[in-house]
Amino acid sequence: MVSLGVVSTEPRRDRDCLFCRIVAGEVPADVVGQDERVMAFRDVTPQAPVHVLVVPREHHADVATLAVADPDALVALVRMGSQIAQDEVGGQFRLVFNSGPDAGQSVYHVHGHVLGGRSLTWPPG
Ligand code: DGP
Repeated sequence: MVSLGVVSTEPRRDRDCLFCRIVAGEVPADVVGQDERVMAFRDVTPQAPVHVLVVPREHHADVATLAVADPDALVALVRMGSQIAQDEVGGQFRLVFNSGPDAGQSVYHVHGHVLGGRSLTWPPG
């Protein structure tokens, strides 16, 4: 017997996830870009003159999970971040994915931090 499973047309969403709620418009955010796959909004605690979070509309916990589950969304995320950095700071930026608690991840809906507008030091803290 071959089982094809249940096909759902509902977008992946976690009702308790802050960024799912921002994507759904239930929590306000300063949105600076969006397309069918991703949304970009300003971080509430900016660490640079430009600090934008780019998230997939659908819920995936971290960047490794997204890369496997929906690589097109990961490409869309990078392209959106790059375009915002181009528009706002001439294209020089850092794109950071904190993945796991030791890396500083606090919201478990994958997000790329787009940082720019100042000289960024290395290594990060
Ligand atoms: P991370 O620590 O890598 O998981 O980053 C989470 C980021 O999310 C952190 O820089 C602060 C930001 N953040 C937390 N709550 C909110 C919120 O309600 N709105 C917005 N725009 N950003 C938030």
